[in-house]
Amino acid sequence: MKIVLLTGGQGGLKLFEGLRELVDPDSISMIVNTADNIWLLGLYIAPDVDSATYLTSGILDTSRYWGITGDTFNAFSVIEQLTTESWFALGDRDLAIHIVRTYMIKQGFRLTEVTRHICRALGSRGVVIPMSDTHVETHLHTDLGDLHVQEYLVRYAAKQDPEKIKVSSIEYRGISDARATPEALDAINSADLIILGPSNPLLSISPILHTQGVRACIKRRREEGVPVVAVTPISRGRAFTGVAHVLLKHLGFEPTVYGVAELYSDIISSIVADSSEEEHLVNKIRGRLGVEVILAGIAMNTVWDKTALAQKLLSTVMSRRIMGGSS
Ligand code: FO1
Repeated sequence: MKIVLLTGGQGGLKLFEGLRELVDPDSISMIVNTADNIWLLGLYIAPDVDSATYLTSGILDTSRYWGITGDTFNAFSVIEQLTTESWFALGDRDLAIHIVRTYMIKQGFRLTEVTRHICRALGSRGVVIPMSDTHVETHLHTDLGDLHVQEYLVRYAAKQDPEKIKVSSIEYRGISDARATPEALDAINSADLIILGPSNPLLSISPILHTQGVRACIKRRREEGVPVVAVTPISRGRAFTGVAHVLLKHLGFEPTVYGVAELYSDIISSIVADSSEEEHLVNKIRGRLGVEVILAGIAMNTVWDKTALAQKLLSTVMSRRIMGGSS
């Protein structure tokens, strides 16, 4: 069975960890958000692509879901001494990967090719596909001005306290020129199951869906009967980690699993909601959006949690297929 998983950082990657316990990791293609990419100090930084690459290669620092486990920060301490652009910490081994990526991009290689090269060299098990080879940047219009998403999350520490910055709108800058890569479309076209991972709906999953060609391709596959399942990162009005519920609220969406289902309602057949979710929200998703709800424990703190969630998702979707439903 071939699986496509749309993902950003932490949430989607944790689901990958569960799925790879159950199916061959090389049959899982992750289409990864690149709209949090940024040029800093002359280096091309692709945080979500790197986290997916390091996870599939067994070297991700899973205490924070970015960077390389056990990495040192000697080069970064010198950068801190010499510049004011030191709000974004790159470890020494991570820095080496960035030097190679930037060099290859400047040589004319596509981000997809560079990522494939790095994955092969690191012995990756699982397929990592950037959503596009064209540079896209998410910007947030805030009470502090126009901020690149990394400035919002890291420099001004929205990760620690998302309520302290008021966001009035969001822009995926460059998205109208960004086409899905042939690799991303091939993966979607050959998938038996498409999953929208529990990553931030507005910062991670929406940029992928706004990339030219992706939404239409997923929609067509759903019409052909391929299950398209979202997993919410929000339970009882809060994201497990990160800023998802606060951003949804600031931007006028319902900061609940219903709000997540509504964002994806034109392409998904089911959504996985937390088993403790309020009944009226589950009924509203089924009644108003016509989207099936799968109830499961969505907290993913241990390998056991991650595998149990993946197991519930796979078994529900597959039993519905056998029973003759589209999902
Ligand atoms: N997150 C931080 O909170 N602080 C950092 O200094 C930081 C550096 C960093 C370097 C490379 C990388 O790939 C990711 C890094 N992140 C850092 C994570 C990143 O900001 C976000 O978590 C993702 O972009 C959101 O998915």
